[in-house]
Order: sequence, then C-alpha cells, then structure tokens
Amino acid sequence: MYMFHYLLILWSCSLHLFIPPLCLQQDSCETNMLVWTVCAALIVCGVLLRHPYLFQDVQYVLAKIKRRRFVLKCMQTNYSILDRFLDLVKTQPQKTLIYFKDEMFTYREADVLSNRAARAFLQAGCVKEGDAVALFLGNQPMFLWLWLGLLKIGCPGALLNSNIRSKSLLHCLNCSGATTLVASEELLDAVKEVLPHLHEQQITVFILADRCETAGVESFIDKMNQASSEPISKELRSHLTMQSPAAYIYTSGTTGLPKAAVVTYSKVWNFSLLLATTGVNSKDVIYDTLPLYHSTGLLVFTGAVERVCCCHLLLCAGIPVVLRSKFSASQFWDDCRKYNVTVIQYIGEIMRYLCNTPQKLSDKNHKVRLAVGNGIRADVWWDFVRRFGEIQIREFYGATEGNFALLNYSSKMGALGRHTFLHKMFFPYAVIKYDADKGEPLRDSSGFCMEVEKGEPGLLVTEITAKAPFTGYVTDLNQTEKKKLHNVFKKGDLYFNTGDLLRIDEDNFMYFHDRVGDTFRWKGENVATAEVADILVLTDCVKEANVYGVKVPGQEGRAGMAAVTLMDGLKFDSTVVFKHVEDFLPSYARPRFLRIQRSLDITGTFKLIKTKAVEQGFNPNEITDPLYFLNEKERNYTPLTPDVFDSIVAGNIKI
Ligand SMILES: *[C@@H]1O[C@H](CO)[C@@H](O)[C@H](O)[C@H]1NC(C)=O
Ligand SMILES: *[C@@H]1O[C@H](CO)[C@@H](O)[C@H](O)[C@H]1NC(C)=O
Ligand SMILES: *[C@@H]1O[C@H](CO)[C@@H](O)[C@H](O)[C@H]1NC(C)=O
Ligand SMILES: *[C@@H]1O[C@H](CO)[C@@H](O)[C@H](O)[C@H]1NC(C)=O
Ligand SMILES: *[C@@H]1O[C@H](CO)[C@@H](O)[C@H](O)[C@H]1NC(C)=O
Ligand SMILES: CC(=O)N[C@H]1CO[C@H](CO)[C@@H](O)[C@@H]1O
Repeated sequence: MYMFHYLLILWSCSLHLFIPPLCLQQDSCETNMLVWTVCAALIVCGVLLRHPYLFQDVQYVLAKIKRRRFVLKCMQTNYSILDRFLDLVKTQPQKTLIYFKDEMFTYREADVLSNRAARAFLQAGCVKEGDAVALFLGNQPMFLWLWLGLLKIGCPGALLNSNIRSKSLLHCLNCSGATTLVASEELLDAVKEVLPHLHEQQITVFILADRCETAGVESFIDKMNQASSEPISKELRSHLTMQSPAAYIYTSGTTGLPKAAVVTYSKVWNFSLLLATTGVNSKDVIYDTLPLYHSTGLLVFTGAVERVCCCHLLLCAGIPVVLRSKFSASQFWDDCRKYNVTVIQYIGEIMRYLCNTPQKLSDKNHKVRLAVGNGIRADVWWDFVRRFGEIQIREFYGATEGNFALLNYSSKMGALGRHTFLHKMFFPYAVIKYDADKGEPLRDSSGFCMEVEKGEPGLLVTEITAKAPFTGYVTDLNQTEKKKLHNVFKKGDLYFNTGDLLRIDEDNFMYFHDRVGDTFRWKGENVATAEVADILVLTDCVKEANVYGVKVPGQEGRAGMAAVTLMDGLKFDSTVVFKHVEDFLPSYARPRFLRIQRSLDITGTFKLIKTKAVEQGFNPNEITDPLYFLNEKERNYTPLTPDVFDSIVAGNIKI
C-alpha cells in the first residue's frame, strides 16, 4: 500500500528537481545530490517504519525547497514582481486582473492606470527614486494602481491601516519616513484632523479626488487623468535589487505602537510562492475581502499573524481577484456565485461570521473549492465544511516580518503544519519554554533555551540566516533588535522571536496556542496594549492603565480590557472616557471592558502583571473591583452586572 506513496515521492522528487520552477523560462536545474540522498534514505526508512505522513512531509519540504530555488533564480536575475507583472501585460493583456463592484480591469488597464499614477507622482515633483510614499485608503483598485505606479518609479509604498487616526496616524507616517501622503476622499476628515502636524513636517498631502477645496491638500485624480499612459522608463528603477523595499507593512509586532516592517522584493516572492503552493492555479478566481494594507493571505489566527497582500498572488500567477471594499457575511456567497469564485481567503473571524448566518437552501450552490487562510477554529472548520460543502481548507502560518512559514498540508483539522526532522533541517526553528510573567524565554543553568515537551505550549523561534533573513522595521533599530534572540542553543546563534505560542502534539502536528506579549487580536486586527494604555491615561480621571485581551465565549480573538487606577480625588467619568476612547482609537482597539483598581499589579522589575488579570477575565462573580463595559448604544461605560455578564456570555449583548 505504502509502496505506491514512495513511488509518488520518487516521481515528485524528479519533478521538483528537473522541471523549471513556476514562472521562469528555460533553465537547467542542476541535480542536488543532497536532496536525492535524503529522499532515498527517507523512502527506505519510510518503508521500514511504515510512517503514515512521510509522503506529505517529504512532498511539502521538497515544494519548499523548489520555492526557495525559484526565489534564488529571481534574485540572481533581479526579476521582480513588477517584471512579472509587465511580462503578463505583454502575454495576456486582455485577461481580467480585478473585479470590483460592477467594474472589471484587465492587465492592460492596470498597466495604463499605474503608468498614469507613476507620472502624476513624478510630475508633482515631490517624489524621487527611493522615497517612501504613504498610502491611506481602503480596499479599492486604486490601491493597486498607486502601489504598482510607485514600484515603477522605484519607490516603496507605506501601506497605512485605514482605521488609524490622529496620534497613531502621525506615528505610522513618521516611522515610514514618507514625505508624501495619498489618502482616499472618505478619509479626508481624518487627514484634516492632523493637517497642521503634517504641514509642520513638510509632508505633501494628496487626496484621491478631482479637486480639493481644503487648503494645503492637493487633488490627485485630475493629475492622474492628465498624465500620459506611456510606459515608465526602466532607468527610473535601475537602482533596485531584491533587497530593496517594495512596501512597508504595519504590524504591531509584540510591543508598543505599530511598526513598519520592511517587505523587500525577495520577501514579496517568498510570500506569493507560499500561496502558490496551496494549489491555486490560473483557472481560479479568488475572492478577497481582507484589507490590502495588511499582509494578507498569511491571515490572522486569533492574534497569530499578519497578512500578505493578495495582490502579490494575483500578480505572480495571473489569477483574477474579486476585490471587495469590506467583508459582508450576507453578500459573501452571492458574490461567489456572481463572479464564479473558486478560491476564498479567510481569517478565523470570517469563517465564524459565515457559519453564524441563517441557513439557506443555496448554501452549497457555489464553485468554491479551496479556502486559504489562517485562524479557523476546529469547531468552526467542522461547521463550515458541513454547511457549505466539500471545500478544502488550507490553513497557514507566517508573519509579515517573520522569516518562516507553515502550511497545513495534511488533512488534520486545526493544525497549522507539521513538525518534522526534514522541515527542521532545511528551515531551522524550535518551540521553546517560555515564562509568561517575565515575558521572556526560560533559560537553563548554562543560559540556553530549552525545547518544550510534546503537548506543552512554547514560543516559536526561527533561526535567522542568510537564507532566512530578518529584514526588520524601518527607522526603528531598537524594535528590530527586540525581536532577535541571541545565544538560544549555543553561543553566537541568532533567532527571530515570533511572539507566538505553538503546541506540538504526539503525532507532530503543530497548533496555534496564543500570542504572547503586548498585543492581542480582535476583529482581525492586532491591538497593541501599550498604545491603548497611552491613550487612556490622557483622560483627566485615569492615572495608570494596564491593557490586555480577554476571551469572550463564541468570539475569535480577545476583547480589549483595561485595568485602570484613578487620579486621587477624581471619580470615574464614564461618558468622558467613552468619548475620548471613541475619538482616539479605532473601533477594534477600544477597550470593551474596564476594571477600576486601587493599584496595578507590578513585577519586581516594574512590569505590569497581566496573566492573573487575563485569567479573571470580565466576570463580575470573580472580580470585586468595579467593572464596566463599553455601551455603544448609550455612548458610555455602563456597570457590568452579573446579569449583563450572562447576556454577553449568551451572545444577547453584542461586544
Ligand atoms: C526569500 O527566500 C530566499 C530563498 O529561500 C532567500 O534567499 C531570501 O533571503 C528570502 N528573502 C526574505 C526577505 O526572506
Ligand atoms: C542585479 O542587481 C545587482 C545590484 O544592483 C547587480 O549587482 C547585479 O549585477 C544584477 N544582476 C543582473 C543579472 O542584472
Ligand atoms: C517624527 O519624528 C521626528 C524625528 O524623527 C520627531 O522629531 C517628531 O516629533 C516625530 N513626530 C511624531 C508626531 O511622532
Ligand atoms: C460565470 O460562469 C457562467 C457559466 O459558466 C458564465 O455564464 C458567467 O459569465 C460567468 N461569470 C463571470 C463573471 O465570469
Ligand atoms: C534605543 O535604546 C537606547 C537604549 O535603551 C535608547 O537610549 C535610545 O534612545 C533608543 N532609541 C530609539 C530610537 O528609541
Ligand atoms: C494542503 C492541505 O492538505 N490542506 C488540508 C488542511 O486540512 C484540511 C482539513 O481536513 C484538509 O481538507 C486540507 O486538504
């Protein structure tokens, strides 16, 4: 029985080694003796041990090696995602690139529009080769035209989260080093709010409109329409290498305010190819409702991961994408039917929302065959497949700034991937013991980290090497340094701290457990606890704040909760705090629960202790401190009584 599998392995080995990888042309791939020897040895071992997953394990590692070879080829020839796009424009100009609402854009149109955008930037005279330009807009095709336009003139785009406002907006803009900001018309108010600061820092501000009345803000669309659509000279990007940044994508990392992670051209390839190995092919149509400013695709497991823009995928493989400005559970399947969607991208929340919609007769009437994403819970997984039919689910793991990824390639519900000797040999990583209170890895008497036992959660760390580099954050060397772990297993080694706790079961399947440190995930967004705390203490009555996430039954991720102390002699003013939180924080970051304490729990090193508070959650039967919840109807923080608690747990009050 297994013989058949081993023959398949042999066959796939030869395929992987001899067939030129994906998009590159003729190329003589030299045989890699090491891989061959390992394959042969494994096949023999497999036959002897009757290892049930060996076939998939080997196939997966080989696919990864193949991907690596492809990227290396691209790196040697400086073949970038933009070159790939331009090649596709030549070979399939009439193929659809994007469906958006009732519009459709072909490769040719995308090329023309991005040429115009590029020229508009050049003619405005504010951008020169290498300058970052901040893009502040929601999901719409213009997002891609601007980004492609920037790539054509050799500039990275800083992809701002369209939910951020005021202080966070300024911070994110500042840490990208961008001197130009382009915002959509809907976000004009958010821009106006910080306009004096923008002018102070001499930032040129464009709005995506035909004209603009606001002083100090220029219109962009008219400039684009007037610009020529002739191709942009390659000279303008001659300085680019695979190590140049293509985009800055914001992540909360594990501490503090959002940081701009550098996504280099080589990283863009690495991400795109990860998706390519999920089995998506050029006959597919992808449905994307996730924000483009996140590195989507590598979705969001209850806090695990940032996402890779689906645009990488569509550019790389020439697959049409149905783009939506916002996810809508009620429209989801109608859209899938309307556009003949075959692949959907998800995050855990999306799958849960879909399962929570009322059942319909048409539930199984669609062409979707594959769901690619991150963060689905085993129970939802089960529900989803039962209700919407035989859809393959490919769950994967990876972080925007990380140097490592996992893919569930075996049919095991809930698993992220597999822990195998082979995988570890080629892509070194470890799951190590972690002290949640101190917020750092546990070390033994000689100062080295220890791997966890099977079944026990531990911190995932991945070795930083030339092949798996960590590109760090823009203009923030301290934060970059903080993500690195030195002397993990021997003196002088260097690992990337993913900030994610994983668990490995008896059969070597890896599962996501939780996210450590100072972020949690809510409504698919990372919330940085320090940022929320900084905002809370700006109100008159709050003295100190300790922010963390708590589990709410039936919801993905964690809801924000703040334990606060009050200024001496002042009362808690629930309306003022509500107004303040509403003004300064995006909806997903607003603390849903407040707990008023006399003093905050602090460690010997003055770090706030969160573990105990997190465990107690928001249950008034267990906590004697005054508790409040964010009441959007009454626009204040309302006392959280045991009755209210029961309603929240039962799902009658929406949090
Ligand atoms: C992408 O993958 C290639 C091949 O494994 C590697 O050499 C390169 O450093 C990677 N780039 C990044 C930014 O991770
Ligand atoms: C790729 O770019 C690098 C850096 O500019 C350059 O040294 C190298 O020669 C280029 N390779 C090719 C094949 O153009
Ligand atoms: C932006 O950065 C500069 C220095 O790099 C600093 O002086 C300025 O205060 C920062 N502005 C904001 C709003 O953080
Ligand atoms: C979807 O498929 C049907 C039948 O195959 C076809 O008539 C229709 O035009 C397709 N829709 C789109 C948007 O491609
Ligand atoms: C980095 O850390 C050092 C030492 O902790 C500090 O002096 C410096 O100001 C920090 N730099 C930035 C940019 O935060
Ligand atoms: C790539 C792959 O094999 N993915 C699998 C992940 O797990 C689900 C759950 O059963 C399978 O259906 C997928 O095929």
